[in-house]
Amino acid sequence: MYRHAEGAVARSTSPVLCLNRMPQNMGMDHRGMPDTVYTISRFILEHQPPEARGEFTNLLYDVALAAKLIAQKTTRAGLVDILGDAGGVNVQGELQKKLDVYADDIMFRIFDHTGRLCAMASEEREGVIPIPERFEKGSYVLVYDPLDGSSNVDVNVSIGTIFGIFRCRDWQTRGSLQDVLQPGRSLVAAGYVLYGASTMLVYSTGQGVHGFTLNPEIGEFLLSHPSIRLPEPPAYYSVNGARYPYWSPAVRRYLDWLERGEGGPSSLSFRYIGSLVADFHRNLLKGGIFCYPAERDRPDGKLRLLYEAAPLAFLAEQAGGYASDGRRAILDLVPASLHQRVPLFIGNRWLVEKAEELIRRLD
Ligand code: AHM
Ligand code: MG
Repeated sequence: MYRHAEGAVARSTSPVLCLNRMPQNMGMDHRGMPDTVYTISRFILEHQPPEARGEFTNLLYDVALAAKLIAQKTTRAGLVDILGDAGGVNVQGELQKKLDVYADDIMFRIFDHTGRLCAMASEEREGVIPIPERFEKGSYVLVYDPLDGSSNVDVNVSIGTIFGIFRCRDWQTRGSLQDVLQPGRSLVAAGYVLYGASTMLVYSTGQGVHGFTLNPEIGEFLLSHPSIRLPEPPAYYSVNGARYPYWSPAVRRYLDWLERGEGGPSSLSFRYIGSLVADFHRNLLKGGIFCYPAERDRPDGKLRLLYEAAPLAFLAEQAGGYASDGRRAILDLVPASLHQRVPLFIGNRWLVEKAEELIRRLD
């Protein structure tokens, strides 16, 4: 079925250099591109474990469907007057919905009745989302940030959806905190959808990270980035530098090191979009680190452990990288509450470990 190059660190994610990690039955054409059209459905089907009963496989199809529906709206955002405050009335007299409310609704409506979930949790909603009594209850838990970086919608900058899937823990009730407050190590799958120049779905089920690009003409996600590994040397560091005055001495020292420090990665360029999925995606393909550190008045930083940090940490580790809150692996943190925030350093392992070292020594 599929070969994994253990420990291999590619310098590039170009399909040419990913040859040894491509599906075995996929060849290359003269440009080094896959010579077979590999749809996401075919890929998911061919890579499901032999004992799979279809429940999990179908969950991934549902994610792809949700991605297409949300992408359809995001690409038309400026056209259909969908922007504005939730609850406002647009010129057609229809209720306006902000795109993030729309995306949240899509996610809920795609997943509530499938019989594959026992609970959901969304960055947009306060509590655990139970599966309605009238629908069958399944064995998985879905956590998601329906539209991350949504403040960028108004200015037509890339945004994304982030998701994570756990196994159900509480078989008695329909959606308890116990189901949802699981550490990233318990994720069985995670991924994101990037609504950019193209729409991409990137996910992992613990067997490497694979990226698919939506072909809008046929409405299919096609395998475009098999077995992504964080390249060496890394190319970028990403952080909101305007927050410098609020960082601890160690974090300041770390950012100085990234920028120009002795023994530091002198080749790094600075890039910051302010849209986590887009910043993470670029660094995943080109190598680098994204930081959202703790601040003087925000000791837990800004990003959410459950919906943002843990799923991306799962991908980072699967791609040969690492994610930390500055002291511990993000994947080891057990959330104490649904919307818990956490400082985040994520990217090439040695860059993240340098942040941990300085924080341990200086803070
Ligand atoms: P959101 O969940 O309200 O969209 O906020 C999360 C976003 C991330 O996408 C991004 O990394 C971060 O906020 C940017 O924050 P800042 O504007 O402080 O740099
Ligand atoms: Mg978010």
